[in-house]
Amino acid sequence: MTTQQPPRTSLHSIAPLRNRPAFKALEEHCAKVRNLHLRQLFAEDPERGERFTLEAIGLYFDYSKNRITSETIRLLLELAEQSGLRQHIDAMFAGEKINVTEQRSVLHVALRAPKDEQIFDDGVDVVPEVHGVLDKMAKFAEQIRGGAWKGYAGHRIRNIINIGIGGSDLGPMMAYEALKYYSQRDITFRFVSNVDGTDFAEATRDLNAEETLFIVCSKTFTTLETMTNAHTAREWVVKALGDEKAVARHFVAASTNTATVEKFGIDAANMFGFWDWVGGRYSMDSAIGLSTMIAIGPEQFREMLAGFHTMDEHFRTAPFEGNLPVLMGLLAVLYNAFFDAQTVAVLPYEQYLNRFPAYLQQLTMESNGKHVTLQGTRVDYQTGPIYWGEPGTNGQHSFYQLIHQGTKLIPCDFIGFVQALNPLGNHHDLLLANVFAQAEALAFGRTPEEVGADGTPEWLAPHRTFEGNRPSNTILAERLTPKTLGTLIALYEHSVFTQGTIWQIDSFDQWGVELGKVLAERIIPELVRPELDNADQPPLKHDNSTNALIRHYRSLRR
Ligand code: G6Q
Repeated sequence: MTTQQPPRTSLHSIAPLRNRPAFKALEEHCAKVRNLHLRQLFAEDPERGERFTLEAIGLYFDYSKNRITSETIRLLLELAEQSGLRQHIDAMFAGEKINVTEQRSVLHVALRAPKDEQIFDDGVDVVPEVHGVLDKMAKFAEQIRGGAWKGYAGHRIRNIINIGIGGSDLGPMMAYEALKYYSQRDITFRFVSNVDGTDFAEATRDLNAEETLFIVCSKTFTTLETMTNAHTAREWVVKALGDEKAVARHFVAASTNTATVEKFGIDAANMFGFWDWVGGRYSMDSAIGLSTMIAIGPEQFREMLAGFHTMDEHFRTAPFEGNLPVLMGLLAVLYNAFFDAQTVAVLPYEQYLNRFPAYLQQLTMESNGKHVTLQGTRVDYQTGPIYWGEPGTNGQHSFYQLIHQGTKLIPCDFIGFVQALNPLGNHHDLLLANVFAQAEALAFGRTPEEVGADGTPEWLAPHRTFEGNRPSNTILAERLTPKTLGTLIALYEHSVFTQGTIWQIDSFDQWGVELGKVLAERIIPELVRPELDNADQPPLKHDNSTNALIRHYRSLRR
């Protein structure tokens, strides 16, 4: 191992979290705030709802139902300043290599920058390249949407299958679901990610290969799952169409690895590039979003990018006290550090956002699931919480019980839209009534007196009492559009950035994921080799449990 100095960022000169005066002050302050009830806080301040609501760039963000006072917010904002958040934001936009462990700049904000902006990576303005790829994607998307692009046998493409995993799957899949309302309905979209053959088999079982186009999405073009699925798809196409040459008409790629893409048989002209300064989980608005663009069309895709960009600019320029992602990130830090909250529930009251929590799980947990600081020391505080959730109102009939009456504190993000995309009778009012009612019930609960007043017998009252004081944010937007979706995703991206900055970790590497990519490689050749007798199977040198599992698998598999 060499003893080179680690690369530095502006965060390296910042004191460790526990030594920052604002953190210490928050510790003392929260010891008092913990005992306050939201009932009391609202009773004492009739304006609280308005005072702790921020309206900006099309989002209405009500954070009044959090266990905070004005002093809490003041201290959190001080913590942001003392943590170097301002400098770190500037460093990201300036293309500094803030992804320290991979020595990369972090420029997903450039993916949605308008043409006349300049953003530099290693002295090169990347915005023209970004727009070059977007234009190429747009041309291709129009060819598919309009039927000009023909399959090898001369048929129009009616099915798009995105093959990718992690960052090369979750974004496109979530965005397709979220924006289905705006999609071209005579094209079928499917997403294959799992190396479990079932995923591919089920996605293709009722499709005609002559009308199917695969988009192989992989930044590296080496990922085991994606390459396995891509090769299976290749066999499926070649078998159905009877010619290797069909591959060029039925496969395109989104990748940074031209050589491997070409080796696979995909024409470089049909490869849509991106760059190593785009992290996988931040790549849905790069070429990885090709399926999204085909679904909703280039114009609406650009509207989505404009939504992202509006939030980028808000994050970069708004003072912290009026900055949505900064406030949201600071509140997450608060509960994590001072209220022992281990998780955050994201609860969109919008059926089209049914995969949004799954998408956010990667964004948040792959980014901030780290226990080592940029300086290489182990943290002595909690970092990234577990994000989870389901769309409302479904969740209300299952896990909300625990949020209301369990022993764990779970801060919630409620997300709702004022206008329904599919107005049917009074469905939408019922949906939104549930958002408001849930947030209200969590905050205020139901006292034993209130329970008693409705005639509940004394023995039953404790079960029907709700303590309340359970915090939530409510985010309202006018309508789910491509633009709103972009704004919402960027809100979470920058909230993650804010949290990671306070914790002084590298939110942009993913060594845990890299580990998964190599571990299985070692075991693959040790599984059953049918051509060998039992005695000749490769020797096993794992721990006793792993060896036994592999032997059991081998014996049943044979
Ligand atoms: C994302 C991660 C990871 C990655 C996948 C797919 O930030 O790095 O989820 O996106 O492992 O990687 P490829 O795109 O290289 O196939």
